[in-house]
Amino acid sequence: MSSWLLFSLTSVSSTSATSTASGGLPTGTSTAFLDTVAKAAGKLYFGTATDNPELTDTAYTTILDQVAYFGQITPENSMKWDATEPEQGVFTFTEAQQIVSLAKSNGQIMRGHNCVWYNQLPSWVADGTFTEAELTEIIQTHCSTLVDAWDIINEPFNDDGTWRSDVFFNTLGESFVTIALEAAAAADPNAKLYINDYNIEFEGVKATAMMELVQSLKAAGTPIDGIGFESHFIVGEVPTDIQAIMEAFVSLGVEVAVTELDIRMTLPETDALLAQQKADYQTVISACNAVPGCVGVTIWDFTDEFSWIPGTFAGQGAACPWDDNLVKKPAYDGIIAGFA
Ligand code: 9MR
Repeated sequence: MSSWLLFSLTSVSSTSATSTASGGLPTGTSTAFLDTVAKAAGKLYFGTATDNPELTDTAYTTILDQVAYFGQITPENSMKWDATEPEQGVFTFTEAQQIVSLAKSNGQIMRGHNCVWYNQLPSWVADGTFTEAELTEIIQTHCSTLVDAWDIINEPFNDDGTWRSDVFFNTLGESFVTIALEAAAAADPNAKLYINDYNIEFEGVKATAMMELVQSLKAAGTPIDGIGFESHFIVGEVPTDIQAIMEAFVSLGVEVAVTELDIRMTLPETDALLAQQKADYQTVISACNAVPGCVGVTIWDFTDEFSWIPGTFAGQGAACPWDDNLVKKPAYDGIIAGFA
């Protein structure tokens, strides 16, 4: 698999909403397409996460498959370690391949996710006791097989900027980052290698820790191409300095991307919350739009129907630009406006 599955665009057709939002809530009205406006603004892509179980829903895939909406896809779960190497040395790519094939047939860029993360590890890794040499080889094998994973390192820091305690850091110290990046680069010199995290989208100890990591990797000549801003935000609480932080990372010699954008609210939805959410989406997109080194934006699935938010944050949801009936919300218009 190559890291950048980029194919020529085929003709696209427009879909219009056939149903209306529940409860008389306002809907999005823009007829512009997300990836089309992102590319017109000079970005490489506008994309979305997707997950295998959703792919049987044809109303959903009718939207997902349109490259004018989504020029890029991230597999939400099926390239994680538990899915791809459930037993040591036993690689299973069935589900990952389904997403790769979908992206290929649609002509969408594939953004892989992820290689080394403390979460969704099979127990043989998470609960293993390894020497440094053993775990180094395990990471090298895993990351060189998953060559198209862009998010090579996922969420290495705690919110206070210290290193997260997991099997990787506890066994290898921070060298696990270099081991994984070098293994991925050796396997695919053309791959864009990212470190991805949340709560680095605003000034603070975690963003500072990530900047220091970038500087030390650069100084050591370790391959590092980009930093992913996950961007799981809350309506009314989008960081005001996100553009400045993007610029600060870019000035260190890396690109940035918004990798998992969604903006959740406490339910129920109201006109006022949806209006604020529209403004918040526009704020994030405008920041990326203003920074040439911000190469693209990925939303963490496009519809509230399949969003991870309600399952994790009780009483919250409605975080995506399409509602759970696949009707565009005002947030959609906020994204379009942000690229203007
Ligand atoms: O959206 C993903 C959800 O389906 C999984 O159950 C969850 C398990 O940890 O991971 C979610 O995706 C996460 C992503 O891989 C990394 N950044 C945070 C995302 C939301 O938790």
